Amino acid sequence: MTLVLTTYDWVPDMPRGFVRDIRVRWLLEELGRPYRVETVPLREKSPDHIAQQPFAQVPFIRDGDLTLFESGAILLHLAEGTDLMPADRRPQVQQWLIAALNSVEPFLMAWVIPKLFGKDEAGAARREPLLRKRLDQLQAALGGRDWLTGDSFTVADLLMADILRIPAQNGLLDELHPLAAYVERATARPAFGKALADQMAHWRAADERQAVSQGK
Ligand SMILES: N[C@@H](CCC(=O)N[C@@H](CS)C(=O)NCC(=O)O)C(=O)O
Repeated sequence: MTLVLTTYDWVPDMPRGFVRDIRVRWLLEELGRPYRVETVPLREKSPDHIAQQPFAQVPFIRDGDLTLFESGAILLHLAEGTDLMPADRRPQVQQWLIAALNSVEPFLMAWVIPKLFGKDEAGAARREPLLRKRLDQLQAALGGRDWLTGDSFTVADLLMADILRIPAQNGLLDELHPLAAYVERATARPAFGKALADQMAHWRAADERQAVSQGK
């Protein structure tokens, strides 16, 4: 049965390219697993949506009989038994994937919400030092290696690099050359390019549907 990935029916320009279904699309492309996309409305949260994602967010997936929410849990489930979760490094891959979600992304979101959604420069400036500290610490931990857990790219790198795209695009990695190179290395992978193109095409199709329904 084809895996189903659910995302929003439409979002404004700002999060396009960053809606978290991108990380699931990216992994599915890396794995060569076919999937189809379904949508839920961004604004009206239905009981059916909440039954599948209790926080009324996206993404969530249906993989056979299994419905899963939380992008990290989805990535762990899909990567299991593949080259992106090498058996001899499984605990380290899980550790870094959880570090991405729990020790990096919260500091990024604390900065992103005032900076990019709230246009609150003062609020963002207050949070920036803590985010910068995490980014410095992450670069030190990477320690000149190409990838977080060894010689090969894993699902932990996929998630960490996805999270680091926003700091990279907002100048926060300008002085952190090894970390910036890490993000570039990860996002240069064809699977990321395909995932990003597909997500952007999804929003364009939504715009076109909206224009037709409004008779433009
Ligand atoms: N921890 C969740 C976060 C999901 C999340 O923040 N989703 C965003 C889109 S990227 C969302 O649905 N935002 C709208 C909302 O919270 O109503 C995950 O990683 O899946």
